[in-house]
Amino acid sequence: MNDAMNGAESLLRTLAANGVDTCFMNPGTSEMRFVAALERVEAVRGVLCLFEGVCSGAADGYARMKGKPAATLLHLGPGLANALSNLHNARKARSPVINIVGEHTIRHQQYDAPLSADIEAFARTVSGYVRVVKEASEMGQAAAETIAAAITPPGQVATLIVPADVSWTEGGECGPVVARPLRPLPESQAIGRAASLLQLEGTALLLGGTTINDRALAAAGRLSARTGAQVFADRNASRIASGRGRFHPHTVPYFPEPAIALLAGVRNLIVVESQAPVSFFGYPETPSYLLPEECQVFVLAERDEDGTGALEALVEECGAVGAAIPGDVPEPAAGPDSGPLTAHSIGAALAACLPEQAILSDEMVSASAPVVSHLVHAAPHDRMPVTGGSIGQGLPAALGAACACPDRKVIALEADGSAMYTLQSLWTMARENLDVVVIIFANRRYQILEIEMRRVGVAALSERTRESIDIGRPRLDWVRLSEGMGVRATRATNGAELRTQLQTAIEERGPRLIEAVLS
Ligand SMILES: Cc1ncc(C[n+]2csc(CCOP(=O)(O)OP(=O)(O)O)c2C)c(N)n1
Repeated sequence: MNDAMNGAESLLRTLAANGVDTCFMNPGTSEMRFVAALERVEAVRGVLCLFEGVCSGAADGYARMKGKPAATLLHLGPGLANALSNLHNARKARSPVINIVGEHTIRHQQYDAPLSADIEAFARTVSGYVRVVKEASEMGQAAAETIAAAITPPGQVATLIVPADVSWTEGGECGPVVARPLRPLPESQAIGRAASLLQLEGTALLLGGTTINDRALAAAGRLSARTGAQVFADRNASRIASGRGRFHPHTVPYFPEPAIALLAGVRNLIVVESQAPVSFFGYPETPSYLLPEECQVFVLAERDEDGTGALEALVEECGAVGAAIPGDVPEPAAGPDSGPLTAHSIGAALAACLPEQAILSDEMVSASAPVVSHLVHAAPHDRMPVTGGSIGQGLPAALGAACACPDRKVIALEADGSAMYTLQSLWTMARENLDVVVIIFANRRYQILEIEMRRVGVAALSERTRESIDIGRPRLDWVRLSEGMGVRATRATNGAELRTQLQTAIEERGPRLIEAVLS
């Protein structure tokens, strides 16, 4: 045992030994020893964020792109509570995330001091694993077990609660390096059963989880070409590979009516790391379950299994190895470059300018579908949608992805209302000089809420109702907000301006923001 090591240092050394090299942090008094220990453990990079929802969203974005966890450092119950919304998105993404949450000293906990809270209760709502460390000598082992829990397929949020005195007490040691578990392939009977289902009319595939990647898309494309099966993709998967040359599955639409229409002919659905699709919300007159009643659901790969490997095995089983992957999809119209900006003109500009292997953080809300229809024709890229419907994810996830992949351009596509939830991300992007281009879709509205209002039966929006959800007054000035946090910014009002500004922002390194004013 190394007597010179306190609990905080043993925690950091265990993280470092296990390759957890990034910690998105917003510390307070109880975490000061952890922050001090960062100086001695250089392998772990502390990234300061000015709101805990930025820490958690960044850890999620990092995990989605890197396939391994980052840590967050959060200040007691209230700090964790601020992080919950994006931990909810991380839970839906099945992202491995390690939360380190400070707690009062063990002796202090009896007094209900101002910052006392039920941290475990907060943690349990989003974490698959919660552990409280009781003494410094246990810290290394506890940290290793927390890491092991986070990386257990399919991945989950794991929370380690650390009393301040456990951090500062000597007697810690570095915990073990944990084995990285592999996702098992499904049983061969499952592959055989899926192959026989693919012989039947009306069989379709639904891809989710980690299976919207290059290899899995190629396999799904071959299966579609060989058997005629339609292929659908989960719109809220954690990461979606797209762009020229890739196979393009149909994304299940957001609203239930078009989703039900798209899935109407399906008699057997083969589900890969996903579940039978349901609508985002329940509505008065529309079913929530989107498949036809008579449709049978067959799970080819559970969420913790290797869905990509399963699809490739299915290609072999169906004799589709040599099938040509269908790639062509029609290019949507964008309108003239000189006209006012629309989601379509922004999509067309992006498709023209996107560099190879860009990472897109997609929080475009009502603009997402039109923009994504153009991105199919862009250079190959990865897109991270909001997995759990909780807005405020896009900017932090972009930040985390930029830390994870410094050699890839990150582009955050942000609806203005959503961007306001975690705009402190801009400050960290500037501080770390991260290579992120932020495009704000400035429609000055909560547009989706206006649409949803009508859908739940409010036929005409009265002036008063419209006013109650109007975010246009006062007008948000994104150029000044951004410059105020150290990120250079410009404003574009038509397609030509957007293209020029986008090209410049992409050519340069470092954070840039473009306020795209929508007509
Ligand atoms: C944490 C959280 N709070 C509130 C909501 C409800 N909500 C959904 S979209 C939205 C605002 C949409 O406005 P914006 O982001 O500007 O996108 P637009 O609809 O204009 O495209 C709100 C408040 C939510 N989904 N998540």
